[in-house]
Amino acid sequence: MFARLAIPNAMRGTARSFSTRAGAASRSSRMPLALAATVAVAGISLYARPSLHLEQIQRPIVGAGSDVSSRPTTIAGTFTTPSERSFIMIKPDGVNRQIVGKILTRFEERGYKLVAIKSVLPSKELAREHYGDLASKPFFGSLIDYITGGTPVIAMVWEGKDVIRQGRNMVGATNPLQALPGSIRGDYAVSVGRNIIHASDGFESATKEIGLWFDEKELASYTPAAWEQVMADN
Ligand code: DAT
Ligand code: MG
Repeated sequence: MFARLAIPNAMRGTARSFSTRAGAASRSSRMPLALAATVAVAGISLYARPSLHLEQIQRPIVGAGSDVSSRPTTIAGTFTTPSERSFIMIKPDGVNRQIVGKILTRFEERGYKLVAIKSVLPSKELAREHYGDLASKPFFGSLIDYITGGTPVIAMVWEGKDVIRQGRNMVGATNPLQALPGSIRGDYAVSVGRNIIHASDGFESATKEIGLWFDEKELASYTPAAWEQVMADN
């Protein structure tokens, strides 16, 4: 769904060419030939349905000499490199439970870089767009009402090696009753409708979600003191 809108624009050059929702929606959905070749080399299909899930992708080994220039680059960084970015959002129940700091600490201690963070009271439109792939689900209406109920969400972008997949692992299974102890949902939640936190489920969704919640100007570029230590591969 989203890849048709954003990734072709974003992949023409740097993240600067990425367009946010309003701009992207007006652009052509046709994938340029060069892009298609790039994507094919990267071993993924951006037109895949359902959306790109990392668990299903053979990933090149970061730092092992595979050709970085062939990997897709969007506002979500370059896939499978230390510049990869994920959209992570603490939902209203996480804010209400006053565990925002504990959740931030988990990502910081893992070594990931916080490149953007803000408290947001999402509009219905924003919430519907974010959860667009769930629009046909019976719980969609109550999910939107919940996310827009007046308690803020904490919208964030985290960056680092494998952050999209690792973010999903750190968050845990959608149903907290199936989430492993040690994961955020496994430690703090017991209900699927109150599972504390959202994490992008693939490079395609990270690209969509970062572009939806953030303007590119809000994304910081800096190097944490321990960055090389944490990201080094020898
Ligand atoms: P995830 O948040 O793990 O990516 P998802 O994308 O399938 O899971 O669903 C988005 C959110 O929708 C999920 O975090 C909580 C809510 N949700 C999912 N399945 C649900 C269900 N069966 N009943 C109520 N809410 C549900
Ligand atoms: Mg999801």
